[in-house]
Amino acid sequence: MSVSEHRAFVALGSNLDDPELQVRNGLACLDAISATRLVRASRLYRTPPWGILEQPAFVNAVAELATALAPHDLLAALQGIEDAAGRRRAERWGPRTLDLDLLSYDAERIHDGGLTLPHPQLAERAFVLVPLAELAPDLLLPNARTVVAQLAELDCAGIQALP
Ligand code: A4P
Ligand code: MG
Repeated sequence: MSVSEHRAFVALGSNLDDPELQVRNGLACLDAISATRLVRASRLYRTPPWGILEQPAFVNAVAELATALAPHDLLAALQGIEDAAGRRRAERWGPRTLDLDLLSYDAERIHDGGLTLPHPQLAERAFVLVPLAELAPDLLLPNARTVVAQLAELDCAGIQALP
């Protein structure tokens, strides 16, 4: 990694319009962001809906990026990819074609109107931590626990890797 590069983790999720294809396309789009490359991606997982339970199952994955973009510029690029995937911002926690959440950016802590880092609900979401554990098991969460230690506290029932 060069000095100008930063390390970011992005969570991908979809439960509409062929979720597996949405996530695979999303990974390709992440690699196409300017000054950014996809370093590694987790496997894809089928996961039961969290938050609003009466909606289709999700496909989730996590990507590790190397980027020269600043955090807000990276977030803007993620939102551009969501929009291109036909994302309509309707119901909180509701169904979506493609959701891209910025989980972390180096060890930065940010909290402003548009961006909170690390992602505030990261530690509560098995559908994020299971794929993240493939890439960064020892990453420290805001509660000072590692990803694997936190996962031991969560219900991972129904989360299955896709072939
Ligand atoms: N924002 C602030 N910080 C961040 C960040 N670190 N990453 C702001 C991304 N966005 C961040 O996001 C709303 C606003 O949050 C953005 O404008 C941005 O400025 P959004 O993606 O437009 O809204 P949303 O996704 O509908 O809301 P939210 O609360 O992010 O929904 P979630 O939390 O993403 O939940 N169950 C399973 N199994 N798998 C899933 O993937 N996803 C959801 C959606 C619910 N249940 C799920 C899944
Ligand atoms: Mg989101």
